[in-house]
Amino acid sequence: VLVWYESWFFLAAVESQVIPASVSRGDVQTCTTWKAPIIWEGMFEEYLYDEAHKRKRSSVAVTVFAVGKYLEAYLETFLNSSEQHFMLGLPVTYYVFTDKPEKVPHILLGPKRSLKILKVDRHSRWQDISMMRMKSISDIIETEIRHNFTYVFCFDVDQTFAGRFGSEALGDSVALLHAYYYRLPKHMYTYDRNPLSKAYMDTGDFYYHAAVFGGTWKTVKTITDACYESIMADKENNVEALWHDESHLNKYFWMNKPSRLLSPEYCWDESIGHRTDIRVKRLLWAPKDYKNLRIN
Ligand code: 2GW
Ligand code: MN
Repeated sequence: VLVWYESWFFLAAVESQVIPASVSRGDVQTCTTWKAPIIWEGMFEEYLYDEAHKRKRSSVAVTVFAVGKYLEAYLETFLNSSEQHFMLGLPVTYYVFTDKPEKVPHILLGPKRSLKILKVDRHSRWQDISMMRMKSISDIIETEIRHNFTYVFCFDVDQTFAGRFGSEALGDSVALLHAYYYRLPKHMYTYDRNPLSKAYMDTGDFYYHAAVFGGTWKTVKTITDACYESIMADKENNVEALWHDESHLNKYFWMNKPSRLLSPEYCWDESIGHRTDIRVKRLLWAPKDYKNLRIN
């Protein structure tokens, strides 16, 4: 009886704090047509989510890739800033994929937090470095993450945490609204428009950013398997989607609606300039030094 009561109670606690949009935020869309919340500052009580996830013993695996020059350029700042802002109070393990394990910087980690280094090949084309992440993520979920973690979050490394990125972001299937497109009309979304690609779509719900996605280990396994399969099918047909893995991820989330959406607060680009609806910047794009980084 106690167990039933508890699980009901905590589920209710987690779900009930999305205050109706009219009360909390009238300036932004806070719910999708399929009734998934879009998380914006002002919609939730931080401690209620944190307490509920601590009681449920939620734990989070992070996957991040730092291959070639991206290791020295971004990894240390990504990890140090994450230790200041990402899922504080929950057990977190970073899975760092790199071609140079010995060059991974030593990071001072908080309690219940750890880091594992995995060696990956350095693909000669950068498009492949990005796309092949799907396969590596799927594999590590199968061999390790599924046995030890509730949730998985997958991040680009070229970004810096700047504010709370907390347990309100956890859900079964989590997608991020791309900062450049959340206020633009759908015809401007940069979906893949080539009918020969598996990522082809002529319309969709939103334009999602592949720099952040996540969910339960089981869902992220399904997402990464589906994207990897489509990527490989495209290779066999000699086509490549416009925005690589991001195009395939958008197609996946069009066919399989995410259960929780993150506002662009969760991955903002300062070069967009001031926006009144962005009340908190939780994660920021790092400036890109294309000249030096994109030489391959
Ligand atoms: C990528 C592009 C050009 C040159 C190098 C690389 C590169 C990427 C690299 O040399 N080493 C490396 O580890 N990466 C990893 O791939 C790293 O984790 C990086 O954050 C990620 C994606 O590459 P990135 O951040 O340069 O691409 P963005 O910021 O333009 O990313 C969006 O589009 C990508 C597909 O083109 C992905 O979908 C990405 O998730 C999106 O945010
Ligand atoms: Mn990036």
